[in-house]
Amino acid sequence: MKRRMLCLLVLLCMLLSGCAASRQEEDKGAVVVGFSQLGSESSWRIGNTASMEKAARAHGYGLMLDNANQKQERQISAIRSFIAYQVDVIALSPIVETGWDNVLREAKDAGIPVILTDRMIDTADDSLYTVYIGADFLQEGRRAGEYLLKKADAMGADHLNVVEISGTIDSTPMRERQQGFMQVIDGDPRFTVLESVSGDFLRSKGEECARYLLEKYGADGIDVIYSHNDGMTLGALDVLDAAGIRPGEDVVIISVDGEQAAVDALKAGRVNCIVECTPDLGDDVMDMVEALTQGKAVPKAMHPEETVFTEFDDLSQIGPRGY
Ligand code: GZL
Repeated sequence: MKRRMLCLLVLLCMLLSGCAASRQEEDKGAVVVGFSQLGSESSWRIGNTASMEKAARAHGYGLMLDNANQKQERQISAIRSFIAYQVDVIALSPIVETGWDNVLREAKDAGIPVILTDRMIDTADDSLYTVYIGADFLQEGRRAGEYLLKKADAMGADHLNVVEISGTIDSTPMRERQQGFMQVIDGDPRFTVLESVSGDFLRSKGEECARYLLEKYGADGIDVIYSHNDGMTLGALDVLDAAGIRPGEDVVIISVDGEQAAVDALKAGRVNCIVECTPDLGDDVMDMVEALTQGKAVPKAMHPEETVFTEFDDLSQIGPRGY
């Protein structure tokens, strides 16, 4: 087994370095999945990659994994390499929603089904992908907004200034976590959204955003921070700590993902709400690969079960998060 994985890894390096090789006839027996992962920008992403690798192993599938390090052009070249190798299925976690039609049309012309995992694409031709497996980000955004309504009620607040630290611009989670949140609080006179700045889902940029917002609006000018992922939230907490501001008490902190470090902060009262976004998509993706390689009909979209953890819940019930 190790030899096979090593061979696949060597082959992927050859393919991506341009000396593309096509799949040998004798390799056609085992299912091979080409997976273009967008990067390793957060604990969520690292957990997601681990989930895909574990599920591929459990199914006995070869996995050609390419980490694009946040570069769309790298994802596009990886997909072309997967096509050249004639993988059975392509899995793609698209860093942004646009710019995929041409390369996905090449996959379609090659007869290779594409599973969009974790994030969606914006296309006029939905025949370019077979199925989307990932979160309902609008629901996640609404859950964040619903928590804030409950929190404002509990505080008896007349007015709260809100700032948003958003994810990667034009990515599905960024767009829809913002849309869902604003849908819920829009029209409620208690809330003013002062500004939204993008931290690109990176802890370091989340820190920069928090510093910028604090300098611009002052410690007393911000009542709520809505951050699109835990990595950026943890960066923001460092800035608040350094300024002598008590996160979770002086400023309401709403986050998304549910990684261990953020859940620990929730339990410590430093975060008020975490909307869960599970990275464990591997089993659903590889089950879908199995269905596709067996010619079975599949749905156009699949969303995993997710929940929300808030200060109003019994937090002792939250088990180890695994990422
Ligand atoms: C959401 C995923 C996001 C996570 C971030 O499904 O795309 O990207 O919320 C990750 O942590 O960087």
